[in-house]
Amino acid sequence: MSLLTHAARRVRPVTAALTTATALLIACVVQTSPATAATATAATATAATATAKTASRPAGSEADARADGGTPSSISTLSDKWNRPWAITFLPNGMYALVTERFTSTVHLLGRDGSKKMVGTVPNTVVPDVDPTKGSGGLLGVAPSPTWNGTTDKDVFFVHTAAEGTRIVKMKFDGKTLSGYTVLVGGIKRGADHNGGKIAFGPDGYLYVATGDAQTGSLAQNRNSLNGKILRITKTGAAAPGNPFGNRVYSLGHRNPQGFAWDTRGRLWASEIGEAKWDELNLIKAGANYGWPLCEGTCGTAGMTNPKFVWKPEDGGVPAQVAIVNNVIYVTTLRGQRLWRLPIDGTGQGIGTAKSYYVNTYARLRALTTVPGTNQLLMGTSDRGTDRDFVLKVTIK
Ligand SMILES: [Ca+2]
Repeated sequence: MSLLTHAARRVRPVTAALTTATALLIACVVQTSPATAATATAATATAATATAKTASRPAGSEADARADGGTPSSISTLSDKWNRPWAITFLPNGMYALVTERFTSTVHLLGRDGSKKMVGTVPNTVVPDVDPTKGSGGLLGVAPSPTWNGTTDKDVFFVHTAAEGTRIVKMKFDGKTLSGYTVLVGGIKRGADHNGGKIAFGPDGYLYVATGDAQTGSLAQNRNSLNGKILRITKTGAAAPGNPFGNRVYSLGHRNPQGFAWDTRGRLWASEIGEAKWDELNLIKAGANYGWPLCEGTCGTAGMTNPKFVWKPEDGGVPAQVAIVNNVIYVTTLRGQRLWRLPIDGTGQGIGTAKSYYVNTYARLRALTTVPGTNQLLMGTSDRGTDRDFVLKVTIK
């Protein structure tokens, strides 16, 4: 605990007002709420298992946890004066990340040393006129081409909400300035909320994009709708070869997924914000149906794939984005205002002991990524106020 307290104290802009006692309280919390939330549903079997493991392992047993992938050991402010950063994605050079701001529509180059430079805006971005803590939309995910070099390959891909709907677009980035604008996929319905937004290249070289149901749940079950899905597309926006239904859809039955990442074995894990009862972490498989709106959390409906972990929204939940270090899944939460550590268990199909960090310390947490070649995460706060958000650096040891 002393190491964490020391680390927290170094984040002066954020924690200056915190007393030492408060810092001690927030530094590290073993979370058992998913288990106390457990009911008779099979959904909670995972949470119950996690609790059992927690009970058999003394709280704060860091050495034990390190043996299976490390734990967050220190945190510091890398960069300040942000406005609701939505996504942080490193360029292939691993030295600089592109960062999107949801409401300003601006894109910034963020260096590992904390240097920050605005490189352009994504045009035609329309922000739904709603309370930002309740709605979603604006400039969302960013994914540079895996072979981006700023010269022969300048392609950078974005997801944003426009007047008529949500778009997947391509722009050019030469290392200094964004230019060009090509719509790759339109026709994704936009809502005041539930707009998904994560975009990333998979290990197979294709683009994966999470879309929300735009507050029309039935779209999530419609294989011909682009809403409530994880899409898999080419760099031109076409359906990727081998997709399960012969169109752009990779998986269906999603409500509002905002984050996903691949583990070392190439398995895709996605977070999903549920309605009122359960938020989810899902192991995504091609063609699988994740249930919404027929199921929220785990259910026994034939043909529906149940989540691997669930949260109650009011109990540390509302998960935003996902990053994986040493096969440990980290998830930021908006309402929960904490970072979750969810180790993939020995079967590779489930989650072990869940634990949360930085509870109510910084603010709502959304953007999350790994720093290439390191055991570090970059994590963005959200909705602290104009120019008051941070990009934080978390070291896993
Ligand atoms: Ca589900």
